[in-house]
Amino acid sequence: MSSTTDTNLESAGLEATDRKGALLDPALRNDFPIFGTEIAGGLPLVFLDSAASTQRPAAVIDAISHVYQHDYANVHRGIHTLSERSTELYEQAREKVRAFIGAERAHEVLFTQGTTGSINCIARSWGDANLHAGDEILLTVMEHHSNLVPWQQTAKRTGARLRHLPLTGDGQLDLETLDGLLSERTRLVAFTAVSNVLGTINPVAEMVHRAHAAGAVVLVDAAQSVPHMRTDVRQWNADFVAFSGHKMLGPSGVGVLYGKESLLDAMPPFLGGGSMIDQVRLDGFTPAELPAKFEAGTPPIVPAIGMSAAIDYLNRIGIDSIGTHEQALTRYAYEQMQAIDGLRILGPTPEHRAGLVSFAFEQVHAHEFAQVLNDRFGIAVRAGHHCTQPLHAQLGITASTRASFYLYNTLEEVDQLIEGIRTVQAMFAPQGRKRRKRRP
Ligand code: C6P
Repeated sequence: MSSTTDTNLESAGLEATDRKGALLDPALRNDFPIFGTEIAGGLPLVFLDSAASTQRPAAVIDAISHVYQHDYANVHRGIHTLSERSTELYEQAREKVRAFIGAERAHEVLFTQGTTGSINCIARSWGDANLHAGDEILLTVMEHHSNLVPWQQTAKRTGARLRHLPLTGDGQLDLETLDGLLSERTRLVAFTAVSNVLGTINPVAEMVHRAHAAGAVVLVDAAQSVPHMRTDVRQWNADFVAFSGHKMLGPSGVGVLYGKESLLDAMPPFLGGGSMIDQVRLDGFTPAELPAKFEAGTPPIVPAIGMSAAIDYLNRIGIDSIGTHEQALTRYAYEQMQAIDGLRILGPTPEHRAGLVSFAFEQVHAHEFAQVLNDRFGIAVRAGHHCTQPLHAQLGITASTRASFYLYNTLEEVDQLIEGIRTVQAMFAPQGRKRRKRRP
């Protein structure tokens, strides 16, 4: 532990004993081969972009490699040993996800291409079958484009109307307006469990309860919550839940759509093709039972098996410990950032936020911020609108810089981020401009 960190911690009011209890063993970084990588000609990697996509432990990389070397064939098709093995691993992955999110039945867990694929499935299948002109879809202004655009497309096709729950001044959902927006016309409420920009943790169970009381079906975008906090879809009582493997130490190309059996049974298939049928005639088809009905074509076999290995890893560390660790880092980063002149932190105070902090600085564009942090400090952050243009418009900015944390990040890395921010600020502040060497 560096003395800078101890000093900063004291000033942030976090006692060393609290810190000890809250943080995970930094040795777990050794499980992640990527941390041997150097950035910008020799800087150690400081990876603060896990909200975009996480890194993978060797256990996940090895599991993927093992399937390809020993067990790989297409699933649910062959009467041969390899197909049986890969089918078994693929279905074990489904069961692993089921247990991880507290679903009742494995066939309520559908493998998709990612959160975006899951939401589009609901918008096309449930949306087209159930929405009509005059119906309303209630979203929130903090949604990712993946939970806005599919509903805009659905609204166009069906004539349904979109409405949006506003924010409070500190970046939480304005729940006082919720009941006024809900009516017998509201057929669907779709919202994120955690904002990918503000970090806001939304009260999912309460919102589901209020939406159900108005007779609406509820979709939760859990892309930013499932990787970081315990999820119990039955406690939420959500009808549909969407999330991605690559944000929880798993591979890209796989995600999950959880849906209540009764709703999924009543929905028409989204994609047509192999696997999703029971019988095909020249003039029509009979769909298969769940989950095959929604898994047309060759599914993401190896990504799903990799996601299963990622869940094993998360379970070994403990999802609650991961959440506590991120909370400690976030609080520390937030309090350090608050002390930086001219830096605008987006979103609520640490007790209402998950493991990320986005910020804007009037004099410096987010892209320049990210570029200097990368080139001078080896720090990876995300800069831009983070696929939330309407949210940024509400905040009166076009872009922000986001640092997001996961189980492998440390307090020292937060210190490096703060030092980086101060350096960028000095370089770009009016009196510092002359001193800045422009990149070629
Ligand atoms: N957010 C970010 O940097 P996909 O790309 O389908 O795996 O996930 C889409 C998605 C949906 N909802 C939320 C709340 C998200 O944060 C994301 C992905 C990344 O914030 C990439 S844009």
